[in-house]
Amino acid sequence: MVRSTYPDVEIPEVSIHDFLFGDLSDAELDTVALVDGMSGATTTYRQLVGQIDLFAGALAARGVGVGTTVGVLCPNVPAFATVFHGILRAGATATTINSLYTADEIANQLTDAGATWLVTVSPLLPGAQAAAERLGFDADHVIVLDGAEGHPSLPALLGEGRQAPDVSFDPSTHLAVLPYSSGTTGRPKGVMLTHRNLVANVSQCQPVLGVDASDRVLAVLPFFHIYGMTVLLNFALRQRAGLVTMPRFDLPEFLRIIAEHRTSWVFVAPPIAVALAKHPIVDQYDLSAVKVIFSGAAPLDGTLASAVANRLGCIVTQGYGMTETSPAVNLISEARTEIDRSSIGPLVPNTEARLVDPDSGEDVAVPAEGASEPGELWVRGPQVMVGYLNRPDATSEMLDADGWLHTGDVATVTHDGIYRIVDRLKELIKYKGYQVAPAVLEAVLLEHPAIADAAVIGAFDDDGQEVPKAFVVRQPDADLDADAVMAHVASHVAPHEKVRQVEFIDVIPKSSSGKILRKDLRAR
Ligand code: 4UU
Repeated sequence: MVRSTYPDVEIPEVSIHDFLFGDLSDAELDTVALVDGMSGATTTYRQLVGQIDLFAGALAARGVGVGTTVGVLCPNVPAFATVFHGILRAGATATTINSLYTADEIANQLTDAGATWLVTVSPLLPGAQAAAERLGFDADHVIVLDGAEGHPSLPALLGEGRQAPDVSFDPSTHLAVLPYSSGTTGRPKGVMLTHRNLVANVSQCQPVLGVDASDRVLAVLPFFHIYGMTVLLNFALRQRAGLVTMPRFDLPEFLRIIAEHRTSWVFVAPPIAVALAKHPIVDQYDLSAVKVIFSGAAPLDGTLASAVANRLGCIVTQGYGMTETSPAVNLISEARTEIDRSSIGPLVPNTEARLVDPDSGEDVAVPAEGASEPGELWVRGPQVMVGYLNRPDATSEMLDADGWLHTGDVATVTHDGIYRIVDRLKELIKYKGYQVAPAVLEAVLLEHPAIADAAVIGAFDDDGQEVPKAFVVRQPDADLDADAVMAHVASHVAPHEKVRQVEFIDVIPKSSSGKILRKDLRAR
């Protein structure tokens, strides 16, 4: 067992709201918390905390509080911060939904999470409305921030002028958020994260990443995903930085916003790093304000990291984590320039890890020099989830009785505590940093009348980025080509879940218990 090389940090026993906003000084209150990257509109910390209180008050007046779960289907706009922290301030739990989801996927998550309210924006209302109807929500339970006929709007709710309620709960057990993750296997599940989990992970980032009040931080990675939620929405605000929001990635807009708002920290997933390294238009923008590009959510290639650092004249660094760990487990401090950027660096404070040989169940030995043999990474710390909502079996498969979370990722470690992810045991696919669950795509494929059997794994595109690939067994005499397979899936799932490669095969390799042998498919 290895403990973080960082000294432990104190984790305050408070709600995430009090941790982030409880001790804002007068000077901090008048600085900029959020900038709408599209319009340039700014929100100060004073305005933000005021709006959070008013939104929490409006929710409380409607009976939303401890025990209520509210769905949040909203792209990155400054009001996301008001809504998210207003829900938590009211004592309710937020289940954040991927804004690319289809109506069915939205409905599935709302149902599974037990949500009774939904907050969205008018461009996403068609999907939100269809989902809300399936659940039988009244129109007044669907809040449309920018307004829509028959629905409460953000200005109307804030305009009620209500005070934030007095709520009391135990931050170490009360659920703050329910983001969804498929974990090691199967369909997306609600990840139960407490206020303490969220407070802990921000506290664990603090001694490692040098974001401060002088920084402008680009928030293009979605706040609904744990990376954007903790590292941008919570950590950057705790550091009193200014968050510049972008609702969706578009390369020219991304570059324009960096140049115009002089953002100093840019958090990305590897495909954005590929664009920064390779795309010709990057040279047309003044990116001189960028000090650090931070990559996470999928493996970062070392050559790619150097190419970005050289082209932009900045530091490139990376972090590793997962929804189930709030998310940060390993981070490379931007200041530790000696650490190889294709590694994930040391464990964050207060975190312990083991590398366990999946065959023998033994811990791998940490050598006196060089790197260890690979083993499955197990982690333990205050950022580890309580479990999956209503899924005791899935929880106990991943989280053992001693508190070790079995990540499903395979890593090596050096004698001085530097980790490197070298493989993945679990079936999860990362496409542009988003989760894609093979089980979901396999079910969609099997609905097609010309498909007898199917399996989905991660393959790689020309840039070395992971993409979902389907192996398909045709029904006898069926006339089905790859385009038809891809079109079928595309019509049933969100854009990031599309199957992007297809291979026809005679039989899907399976174990005697009927489990797909993904290793064998990968080896082909
Ligand atoms: C190789 O993607 C995330 C969390 C991302 C994150 C975490 C801490 C980014 C920055 C940060 O500081 O969560 P999930 O739940 O969507 O996906 C988790 C999985 C991991 O189990 C691993 O397989 O995503 C993969 N992954 C990575 N793989 C995440 N980060 C990395 C990485 N290298 N740096």
